Amino acid sequence: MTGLYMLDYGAGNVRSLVNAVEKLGYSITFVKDPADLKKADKLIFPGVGAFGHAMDALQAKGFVEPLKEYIASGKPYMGICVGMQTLFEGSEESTSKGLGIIPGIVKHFSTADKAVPHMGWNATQLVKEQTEVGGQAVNYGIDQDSVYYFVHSYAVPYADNLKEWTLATTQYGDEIFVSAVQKGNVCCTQFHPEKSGFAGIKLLRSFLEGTGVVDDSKVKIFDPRPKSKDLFTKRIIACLDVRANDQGDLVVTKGDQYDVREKSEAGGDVRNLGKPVELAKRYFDEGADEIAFLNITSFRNCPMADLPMLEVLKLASQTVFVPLTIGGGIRDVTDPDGKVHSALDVAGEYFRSGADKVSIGSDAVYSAEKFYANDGVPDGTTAIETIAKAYGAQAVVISVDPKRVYVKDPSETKHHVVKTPYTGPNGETYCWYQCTVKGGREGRDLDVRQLVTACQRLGAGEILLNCMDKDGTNSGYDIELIRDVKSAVTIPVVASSGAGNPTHFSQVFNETNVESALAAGIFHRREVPIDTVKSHLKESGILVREDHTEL
Ligand code: 1PR
Repeated sequence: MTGLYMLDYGAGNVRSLVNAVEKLGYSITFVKDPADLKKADKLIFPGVGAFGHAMDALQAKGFVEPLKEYIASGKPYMGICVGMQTLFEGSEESTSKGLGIIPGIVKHFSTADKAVPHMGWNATQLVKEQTEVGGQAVNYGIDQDSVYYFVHSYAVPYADNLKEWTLATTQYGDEIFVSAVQKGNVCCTQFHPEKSGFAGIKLLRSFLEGTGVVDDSKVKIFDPRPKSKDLFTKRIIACLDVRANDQGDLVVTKGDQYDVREKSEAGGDVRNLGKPVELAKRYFDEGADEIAFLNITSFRNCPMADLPMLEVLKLASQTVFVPLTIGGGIRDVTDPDGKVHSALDVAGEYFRSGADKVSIGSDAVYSAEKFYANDGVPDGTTAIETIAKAYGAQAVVISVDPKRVYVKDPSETKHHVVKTPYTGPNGETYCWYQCTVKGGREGRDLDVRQLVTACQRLGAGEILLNCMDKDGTNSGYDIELIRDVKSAVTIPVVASSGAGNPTHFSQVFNETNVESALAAGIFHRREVPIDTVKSHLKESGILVREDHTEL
């Protein structure tokens, strides 16, 4: 097939989609100007970021009318995420009008019973007969036994007037929304097939190999109104702390409470646990739901031209089809010639190289301090705000590196304290969690609760919650810390630091309502494979993703 085009307006990670299409043996051309739409035989619009940003970009580039004409012409169209939402009349996210091809308004999820964004793997319920009409599988290969990767705060609630457009629904909390659309030449997904492992690649293959057009008069729609179940799974994340070793090679390392050097009197070498791209591929094959790369020496100035993790991402995203997060050094950087690049520019480079999310550590602490100094009013200038505005809240993760400060009595500090089972050196039973910067090298006068509430207010979409006291200890997650943070925010939280065996994962999911759990050391050292963790969780009645798709 020639004529496969992609509509991209530069708002996020489209590299993964290109990689997925190329893996299937096709090549794809970027639409550069509206005239290209006339040349397209098939079109994919992987909308990323915010609805208003997408619609405004389409308007500014003169794409709105040509896009409507393309869809009206009957040629195959696949919209992904915001690429699906823009087909509706509008969105609560913005005052910009949608394309108005499908009736209805995209609505914000309620945060009453769940974390928002809806970030992770969820099931779909097909409401159209699974058959092939005119050389195209009506379900585009969507599989009811698989789960797909969603990341969005807005969705289209299912309603009866959408029956003919709806291909699948999904339940999140008690809300049922349209997770896939199919009518004639239009096929869209709210989830990201390019990030949904082999189950997602299979869907793309169905679109690429099929005619991309279905004769709707031959399709049976299930009646009555679909009833779904919330089958949202808990995510298991593999984390790769990356830095150059003393020989200058980029290696995955792992610290004990952030000390990554082998113990020796002369000061040992940086622990080398493997190569980042190879390890990421191994974890994808073993079933990781997401992979995080942290550049842990980012406190040193890294000129824009010399960001070592860009190449790692470019290579990893060729073989890893689950979300990739990159952290370390997401802040304003200065080149040797004095040129300053904004944190937004730095993040943009990472998104274009295959990252789905950026994780901000030290800079988030400074931003929170600035927020409180400004009487709790966001001033629009922080990295969190600028990146979330351009790429969406879901693309901004806050990596928190707290350490315990013990007190005998809560009255000893102005900070928010928790009662902890890990008593202090003098038998203290209370502690507050002090935020640190520069990889734990410097403590600040800010507690973790202040940090996470400020970051949520500034527009962050997720918290990656480390714990310096637990890191590398294999003694289990810090349950009190996780509960405390979870109760302070409505955005998803990743539990991190301390996993030593599969029971620690079931414990964190049973004893807190955290959405995902991350581990590093036990995976790198092959002490516990990811699939062993997942089998244990499944046996414990906790929903996890399994990808049985054969390509
Ligand atoms: O401050 O925005 O430049 O980001 C720096 C990033 O690097 C932060 O996300 C910070 O957490 C990370 N980092 C800096 N120094 C270290 C270090 O270890 N010396 N890594 C470091 C922190 C924590 C987790 C770890 C889990 C699980 N690593 O990522 O993988 O604790 O470990 P475990 O399962 O083995 O217990 P900025």
